[in-house]
Amino acid sequence: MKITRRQLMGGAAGALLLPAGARAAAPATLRAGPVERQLAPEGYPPTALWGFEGSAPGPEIRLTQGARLERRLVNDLPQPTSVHWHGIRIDNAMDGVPGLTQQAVPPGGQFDYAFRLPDAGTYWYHAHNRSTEQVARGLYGPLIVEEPEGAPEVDAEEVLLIGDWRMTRDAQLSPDFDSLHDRAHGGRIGNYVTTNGSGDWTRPVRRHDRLRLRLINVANARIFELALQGLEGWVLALDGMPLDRPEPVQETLVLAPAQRVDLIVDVTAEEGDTAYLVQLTREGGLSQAAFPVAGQGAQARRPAPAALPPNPNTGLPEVSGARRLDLRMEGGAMGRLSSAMTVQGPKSMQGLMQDGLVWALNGFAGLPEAPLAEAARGEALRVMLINDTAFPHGMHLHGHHFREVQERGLGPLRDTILVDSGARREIALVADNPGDWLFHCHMLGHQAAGMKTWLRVA
Ligand SMILES: [Cu+2]
Repeated sequence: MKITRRQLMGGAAGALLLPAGARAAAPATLRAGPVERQLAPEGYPPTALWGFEGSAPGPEIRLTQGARLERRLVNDLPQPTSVHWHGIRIDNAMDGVPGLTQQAVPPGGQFDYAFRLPDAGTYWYHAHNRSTEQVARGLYGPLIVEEPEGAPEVDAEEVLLIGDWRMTRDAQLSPDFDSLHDRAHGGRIGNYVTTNGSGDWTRPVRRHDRLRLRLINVANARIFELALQGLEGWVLALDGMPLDRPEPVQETLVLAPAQRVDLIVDVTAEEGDTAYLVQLTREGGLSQAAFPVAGQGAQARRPAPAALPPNPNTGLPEVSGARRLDLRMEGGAMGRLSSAMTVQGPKSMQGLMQDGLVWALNGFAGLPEAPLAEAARGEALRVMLINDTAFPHGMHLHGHHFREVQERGLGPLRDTILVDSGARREIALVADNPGDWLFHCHMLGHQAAGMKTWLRVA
């Protein structure tokens, strides 16, 4: 691929951030490489996957807010890779985006990631090079940043990675990662759904136990509709960021790819019954997590939990004076294909298709040379997301959280927003993290097929 000046500068900036004292102890490794896992039920062979530190999904990384995360990515894969720390308001050079903040790490190479964790919450890390394939193969893991104080009292906590795999009959990953048909439609939708890599994830609980559930949608493209059964509780945080006050869980919880939700739930199912986190499908409810109830914990339900402590510098953007931008999504199957669509200069629609580019943002397919906007540090921006396509898109901005501009005011902080087909959703943010930040669809095949742009913050 063409190396731009921007990319070289990103690489140099990364090198300058390496610790000066080279004699300091090497950071812990995060080794990306092939692994095998019994993903399908017993009776099927193990599935060949890619993972971190010998495990897919990768190991949980858990630190306390304010701590530094240091990991040496070692690439034992047959492809270049990188790691993105999703939702972390991170140093730009550590953001893990090849072509924008670093060069992809070649097979046999390594890269030292080191950064401070400014916010408590539920985050995740995942490969960000050829991610349609690399995430589909299992290259991701949870990143949990604990509140130093003020965490709710619970009997147990579970991190639940909700995943979606496309498997063949012999329980191997279907190798059609680059399918243009998938990319032009809803993305790579699987045929086998797991929680933490298991098709029947189960944990025993007691009646009236209080659980903190951290849900992370790690799927390539599947939007999960989830519900609770025998569990009642509250949403405490979205995409890592605490709500001002806990909100009772609605009938359906929608989780787009890359979105997270923190729940506090009480086990209300009777002893001998089983409580569930259920995936709602057209065919009915599927167990996403089963909690068989044995014995009694607390004597009765406890009062609603308090809000989580807020993260720093998450005030409301000054919306009225904010600079307004449009981001129009076009293309895809059954979509209008603007003849003005371009990639690195004007190109015919047929030419775009040959490059595998079928989606555009503001008429441009692929990562443009110029950013969507150059913002002054601290500037407030409003971006109207206009979905002029036949598919929903989960738009993710790196390095920042934003709020939706709603009729009644500003919504909660998020880093990924689901925009339905035909919908317009406006977000507002304070561009306060300097650097070049990718802004893209997290249906990973859509991103690969053109749905990406970037913001520059001075
Ligand atoms: Cu999309």
